[in-house]
Amino acid sequence: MQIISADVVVTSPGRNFVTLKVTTDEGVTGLGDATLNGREQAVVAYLRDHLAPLLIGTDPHRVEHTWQSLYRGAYWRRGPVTMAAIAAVDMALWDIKAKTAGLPLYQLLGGASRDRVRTYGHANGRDIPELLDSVRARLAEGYPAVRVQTGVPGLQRVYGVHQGTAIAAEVDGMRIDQLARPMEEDWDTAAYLRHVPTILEAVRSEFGAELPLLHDAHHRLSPQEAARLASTVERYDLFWLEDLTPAENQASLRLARQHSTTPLAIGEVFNTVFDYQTLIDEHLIDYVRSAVTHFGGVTPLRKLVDYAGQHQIRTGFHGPEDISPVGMAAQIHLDLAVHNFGIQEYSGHTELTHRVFRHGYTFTDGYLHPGDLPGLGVELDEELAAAHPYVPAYLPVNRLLDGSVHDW
Ligand code: EZ4
Ligand code: CO
Repeated sequence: MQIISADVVVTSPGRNFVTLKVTTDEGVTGLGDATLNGREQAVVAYLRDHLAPLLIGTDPHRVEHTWQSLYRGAYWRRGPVTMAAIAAVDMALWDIKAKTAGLPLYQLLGGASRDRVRTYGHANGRDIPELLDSVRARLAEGYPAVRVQTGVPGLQRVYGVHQGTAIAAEVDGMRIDQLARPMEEDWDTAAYLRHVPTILEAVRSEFGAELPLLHDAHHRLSPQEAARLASTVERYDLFWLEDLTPAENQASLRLARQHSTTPLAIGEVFNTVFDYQTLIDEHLIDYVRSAVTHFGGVTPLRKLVDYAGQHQIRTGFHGPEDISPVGMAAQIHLDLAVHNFGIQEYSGHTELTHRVFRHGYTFTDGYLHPGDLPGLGVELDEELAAAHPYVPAYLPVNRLLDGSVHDW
């Protein structure tokens, strides 16, 4: 079998998605997700101009070899653009291999280790009453666990607080992913640190001790602030506290670890195992947060999960709306197969997105299942995709009250 074409499709059925479609001389095709929120076109160029020509004429079954060739052969290793592009190729080749075998991908990854995949959903509100309503809505949808984020008194716009639903993130009547310039958020760490315990107190007293709760600090804290937050919220028994500090400096989580038993999760912006090395070797975290799409594909993420498992660290793959259904499918197959699964973030997609990417995975009573279609189990409706072309979009930027830029 030979690859005869590798085409990139950009579509925006509510937000932008970048998809690689690999076609073989035997007519079998594979899909890969290469969506890098706010930098989509850089990955398109990487795939179209640099990787697609290298794939033509190669054997799609050589998944590991192709991955190593693209990773090592570039000389310029790592980085989100490179790794999202390689991820799309890797997913597409696994898709082809599993379709050719006539098996759902999870069967090639060792088969199911569990019957279904536990998820958590997002609850958010400008204030606590709005947040409590949002938690109620997620529970009514069946979510067994909920991430809670609210506005902070005195601040206008804060991470995770959307008007409308968790899916339709709007600002001033426009979707945040369709603003031609980055939206501005404001930030005051002291106000945030004062506020978080009051949110958790309110949620615990409304919903009781048993509901698994998560919270995302979105890389905004110093090591000392991170340690303070992790210890202050310890009594609320979080499922995890996410992205306490900027992710580049792995050592910055040591202080939080020394001062608290609150479980810690990080990694949605990481793109290789080397970003995790200190965190895993020193047991500084409890969950790895990478997505298949941003970590170079199924091949390296599976290796990370095995390495993490040797340290009793579990998975909590990144699953916001900006992972396309192709990327979601790939990680749901992994979720079902790996032993040390923890939880899967799942925000769902717009109805139109589900039509552009028809998929076999299901979300029932808060649990995902990859389905039993051969391959990833996703088909791209290219006509519908073409009817919803790319829309220029940026993620927000975050400023302190004096106007200087802060971590986002
Ligand atoms: O802000 O995916 O845990 N989830 C998150 C996400 C990220 C977006 C950035 O593209 O932090 O919502
Ligand atoms: Co996050």
